[in-house]
Amino acid sequence: GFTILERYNASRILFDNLAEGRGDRLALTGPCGNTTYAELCASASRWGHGFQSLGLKRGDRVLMFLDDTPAYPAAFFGAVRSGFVPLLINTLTPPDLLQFYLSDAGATVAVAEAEFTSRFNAEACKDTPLQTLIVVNGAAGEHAVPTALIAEPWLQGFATELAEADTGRDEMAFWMYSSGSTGRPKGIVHLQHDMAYSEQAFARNVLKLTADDICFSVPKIFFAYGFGNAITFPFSVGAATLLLPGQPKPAAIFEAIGKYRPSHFFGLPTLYTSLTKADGASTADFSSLRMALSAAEVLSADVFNGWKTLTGLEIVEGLGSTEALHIYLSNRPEQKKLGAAGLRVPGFEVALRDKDGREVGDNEEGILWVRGDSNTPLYWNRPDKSAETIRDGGWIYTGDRFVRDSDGFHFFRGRADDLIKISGQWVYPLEVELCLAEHPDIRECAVYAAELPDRRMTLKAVVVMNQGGFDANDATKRLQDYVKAKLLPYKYPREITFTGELPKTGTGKIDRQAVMKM
Ligand code: 3SK
Repeated sequence: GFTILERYNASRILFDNLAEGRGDRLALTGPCGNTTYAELCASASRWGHGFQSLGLKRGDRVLMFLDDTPAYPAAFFGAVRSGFVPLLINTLTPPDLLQFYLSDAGATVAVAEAEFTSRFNAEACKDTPLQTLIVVNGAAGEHAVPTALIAEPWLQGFATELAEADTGRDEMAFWMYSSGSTGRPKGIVHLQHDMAYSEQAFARNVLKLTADDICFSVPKIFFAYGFGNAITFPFSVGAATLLLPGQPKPAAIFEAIGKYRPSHFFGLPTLYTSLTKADGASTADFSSLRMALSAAEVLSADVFNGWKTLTGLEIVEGLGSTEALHIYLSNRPEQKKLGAAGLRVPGFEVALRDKDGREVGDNEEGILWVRGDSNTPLYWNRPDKSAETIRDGGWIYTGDRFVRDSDGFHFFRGRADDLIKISGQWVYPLEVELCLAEHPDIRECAVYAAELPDRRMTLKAVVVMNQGGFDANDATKRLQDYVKAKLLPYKYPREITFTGELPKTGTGKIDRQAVMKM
């Protein structure tokens, strides 16, 4: 573990930059303009006073429905510094789910991007305690919230300095919701010390940022991965972060990299695939980049090699979770294995265990358990789910199957529960997907298990080809033969659907629920 003071408030990650004489340095850059640390602290202070003026009490939740613009860190740190608890919500959330978040968290105040105000409609607000909507980056559209305030003029009335609430290190600081592929999402509670802990664990050991660096995370701030990349890690060392609002289209990303010259780039495999194959890739200027990171999905050799050919950089892959706040297994720039999620990150204990909880040895398969001080202590209001996932004194049961080699590198083998029997033989859909993804004609693909009307299981694939103009029957046969030859004759997708693009979640991962409906 690391030392974090008993009385501690997470807003120090931003405000300590003033005490350390970095007020004039750049905190934020990008199409929304430049903001220094002094300006950002002033703005966060106004937000804190603004929230206080609404009568919020210590520990009260504030829902944040925001894109990546300067308003996000300002509102976030203003709330945390005052002892309020922001909820970082995916901006693709529809009204019915928003209604669940508002009532589950009991939020009376929400901060929303002007373009998303219509999401706060009658359906979203029904039976919730929401009273006030603070609208940023424009005027309010239609909504059903009793009071709406326009942030920019409203904030002008508040002071630019703000005293820190006397919070303890283990007091609640902010939440994120699990994306909830099955069942309703769970509120993942994080404490005041968790951001600092993830910085000391992952960023110091892997990223090694300095105050001269500029981070660019395409995954957005509302996603735990993006939150660490764009907020916690750069602010902890007085570096800058490049914020790019809107849909992360390749052209906008290339333009931002060329213009704002980030040193550290954070993506995920689906993003690297689309960037590598996008128009304009070969003429884009990547000369500022020193490190490219990937997490959230398994990185294939194809994607790794494509990015290396394009930019000269070898992607550093890691794996984390919202429950642990950030990455706990990671390769290092100087120590990596292709196909591995990586080595244990200092500050985390990592164990591979069999079904009975006994640790397995090197080169044996086990389920991954993780313990670190940034692990969530609980899912809000869900003692059943908390007990399932958080066990034995703070270990998180990830449900991911891994093998660790004798050098300590971990290799993902799929979920604990996705092994299926096809024609009497065991198959993991993930191994078929990884194999298919290596085919030179394939741009991206997803493989999943589906139940047939007679209850037997089968394997289906949805595939995006690099080029159009092929015969679907020929291509199906070709791809099936390829997988049979590379794996085993029974390990191939029985049905292949071709499409122009795979559906993605708000965080850019393949949306497997949507894929299964294609
Ligand atoms: O999915 C991941 O690998 C991840 C990494 C960092 C933070 C959060 C997540 C879910």
